[in-house]
Amino acid sequence: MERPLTQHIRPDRKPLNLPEYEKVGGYQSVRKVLRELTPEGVTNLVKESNLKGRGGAGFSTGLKWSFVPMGPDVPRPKYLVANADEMEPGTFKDRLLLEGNPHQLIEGMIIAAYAIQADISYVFLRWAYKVAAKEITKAIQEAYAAGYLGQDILGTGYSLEMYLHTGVGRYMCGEETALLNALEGKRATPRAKPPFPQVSGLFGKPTIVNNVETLSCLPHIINNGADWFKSLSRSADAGTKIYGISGKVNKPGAWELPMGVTVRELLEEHAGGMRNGYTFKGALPGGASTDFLVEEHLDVSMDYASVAAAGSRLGTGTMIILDDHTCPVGFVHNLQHFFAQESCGFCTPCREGLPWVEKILLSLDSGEGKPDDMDLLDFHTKLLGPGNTFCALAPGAMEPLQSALKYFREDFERHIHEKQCPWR
Ligand code: L3W
Repeated sequence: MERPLTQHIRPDRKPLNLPEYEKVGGYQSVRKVLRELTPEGVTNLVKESNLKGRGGAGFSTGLKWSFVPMGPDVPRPKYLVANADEMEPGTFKDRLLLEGNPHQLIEGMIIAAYAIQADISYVFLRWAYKVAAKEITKAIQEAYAAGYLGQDILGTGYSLEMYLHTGVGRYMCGEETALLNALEGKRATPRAKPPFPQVSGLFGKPTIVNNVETLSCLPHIINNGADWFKSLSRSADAGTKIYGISGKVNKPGAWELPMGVTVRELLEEHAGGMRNGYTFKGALPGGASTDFLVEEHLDVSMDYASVAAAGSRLGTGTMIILDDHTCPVGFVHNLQHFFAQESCGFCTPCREGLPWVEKILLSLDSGEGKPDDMDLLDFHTKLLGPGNTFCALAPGAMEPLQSALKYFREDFERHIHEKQCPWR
């Protein structure tokens, strides 16, 4: 299937209908997988391809599938869920895939479902994605009518049902176990892990949750092989990645590029550089729950290991740019407002700590900050850090704050000394 690299993903692109999709090779990988490969063969191929989860965590996809119990005695039904609950601030890559190529996702889901021998699959979609809901619904109907979904797919004996489930608009549902609770009709709070969903997931049955972009890579890996997928990358991490940029740049957008392009290339070549009169001050590389990169990191490769070595995380690979006209305190305050609002309230440090952080930042931003506030903010970055909360929401929220305190500390302190926001 033709899949151009360095493709600017346009939000206005009309999705391919089924005949158009088949004409460019669509669903060939499903034929190949169901007729020629064993489930274990598919899992091994995906493991070999070094595909890592594109939702933010970067866990090996094939390895994750290999934890699903197989064989005739395994409790059924088994489930496959596409995590399309994209609500990470600054992240809009999955929306483009859902709206622009829904059959690619469905094809990827059939491959993943076959590999783990799932019986039922769901697309768990963010409530606000109305266009995506329409396109996915139409594509699922087309796939059923063509015999790619349902009973005895293509006469191979394998059967898979697929449903669209729309969330109610909570960030928490992007966390896989909270998502599963929501699918069960319960409050979207995270579950303790282990047991991981691969063993005990939806309704207590083996379940795989994969991100939309991850699943959309699968037809191409099946059609072209593991080595081809690895060869697309410029780094140790395989494949391409949908990178994005928002902020005061000339051409904000999203692009499918080889894994490992540098921050500078993304900013200057693809986003057209900073707008006239604005200077780059920092970037959150992968959505709001990652640490700032600053000017010294412009030549860092946007792959999992390189961004981690620079003190941050690749996350979703969609960058938010901070410019010199924007107050870093106001910027971080805005993010903390989001995270405090989206805390599920289940664990005390997150439920109580995030609103406190938001309140301190509001008082700093309004010129009412006190010198002790800096210590309080530092303290909270540790109190709400990894290991102290039930899930990754609060530690993720602390990443932009702790790195802003490191790189833009003077800007925070000026709010206290000058008793006002220097940017107003
Ligand atoms: C078996 C083990 N499985 C991990 C599996 C686990 C899951 C996957 C990743 O959060 C991050 C978060 C956000 N045995 C396993 C295992 N697994 N260890 O691997 O798990 P984990 O815990 O590393 O991450 P997570 O809880 O899935 C994802 C960050 O992504 N993020 C947020 C993105 C938000 C969206 C959105 O808008 N929907 O994508 C951005 O950076 O902060 O750190 O499947 O079961 N020992």
